[in-house]
Amino acid sequence: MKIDRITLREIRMPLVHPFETSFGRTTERHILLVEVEENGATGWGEVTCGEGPFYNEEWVDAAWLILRDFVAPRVLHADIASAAHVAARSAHIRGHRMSRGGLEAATWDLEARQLRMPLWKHIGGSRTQIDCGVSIGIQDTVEELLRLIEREVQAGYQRIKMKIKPGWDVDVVRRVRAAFPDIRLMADANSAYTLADTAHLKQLDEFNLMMIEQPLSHDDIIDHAALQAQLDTPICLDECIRTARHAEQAIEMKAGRIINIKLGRVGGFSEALLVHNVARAHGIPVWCGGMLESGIGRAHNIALSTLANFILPGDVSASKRYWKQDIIRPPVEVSSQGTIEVRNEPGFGYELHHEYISELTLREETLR
Ligand code: OSB
Ligand code: MG
Repeated sequence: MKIDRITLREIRMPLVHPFETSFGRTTERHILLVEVEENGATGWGEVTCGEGPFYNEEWVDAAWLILRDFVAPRVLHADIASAAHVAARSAHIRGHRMSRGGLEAATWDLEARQLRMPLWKHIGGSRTQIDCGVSIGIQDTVEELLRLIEREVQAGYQRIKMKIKPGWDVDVVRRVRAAFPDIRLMADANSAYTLADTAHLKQLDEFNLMMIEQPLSHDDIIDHAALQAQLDTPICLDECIRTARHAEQAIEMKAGRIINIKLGRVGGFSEALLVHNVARAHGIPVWCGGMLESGIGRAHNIALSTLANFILPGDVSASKRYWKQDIIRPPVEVSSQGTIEVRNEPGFGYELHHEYISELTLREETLR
């Protein structure tokens, strides 16, 4: 493959509802889209970082510069054997995996389209439908949270994830569990606690949670191992797993029993496949996390979720939960059984709504 054009676009998309986590509230997304071209054929990817450096160190403005000044020059016009070799072209850059992963994912989409294959088959996926859960943010009141959970359970979603933080945790989970004794329920802390909170977090063992996600520091594995030894509830690692090597280390240290794989967080499909394989070899189930993606990132997540070890329902849900209108057509829809039917069109399987993307675009730059 020889990429002859890379176009960066920053789009602005208001969320249907604000989304609040322990690190902040998002009301509208700014999303960096990456389009790659070879001989007139194109592929699209999405940089999944936030608007500010709060989930991890990346954010949209930095992503733009990293891609423009450091990644694109290493990829444009280079003779690259295949999409599987794109990540290595920027492996000398430290961090910035979401930025690099946005471009990497675009090249997989391009390659799949050139082969006239669905992306999910091209990466070795096998599922034809994927199981969906939802992630529900911190609300102003417990009543509002209960109302939202009721709605998503009615819609068919297979598990509910609620965000927690100090002051919005044990008592809220207790009320959710009392109202919904049988649902598959989990909590995501986004690194809001420390080991000093062990006794507090231990109270969550009472509620039969499927897992508690990333309770401790975003870059920690060691303390998670100490915490897991004290908890009955499985820990699921999100932020701190950025490479397959991290996954191996975390598994070896027993820092968690489940891994959330996010395509961007690990730098694209090549590394996501490796993380998936490491987890599978150790009998650790994985699921696909979300970053409030537009349809493009969502479609990539669906493809990723077709791999064999994506055993648990992911945070990949319907377009309409996020957007009045998505930038792909048709929008991602979830059945009343809480599943997404995988599409068989080439590449990521959806059409781009080009006019709408243009309308949403704040800036655009083409690199040749
Ligand atoms: O930790 O999984 C997370 C959203 C933004 C940043 C981090 C996370 C999330 C979510 C939302 O939980 C998942 C989604 O619905 O896309
Ligand atoms: Mg998380």
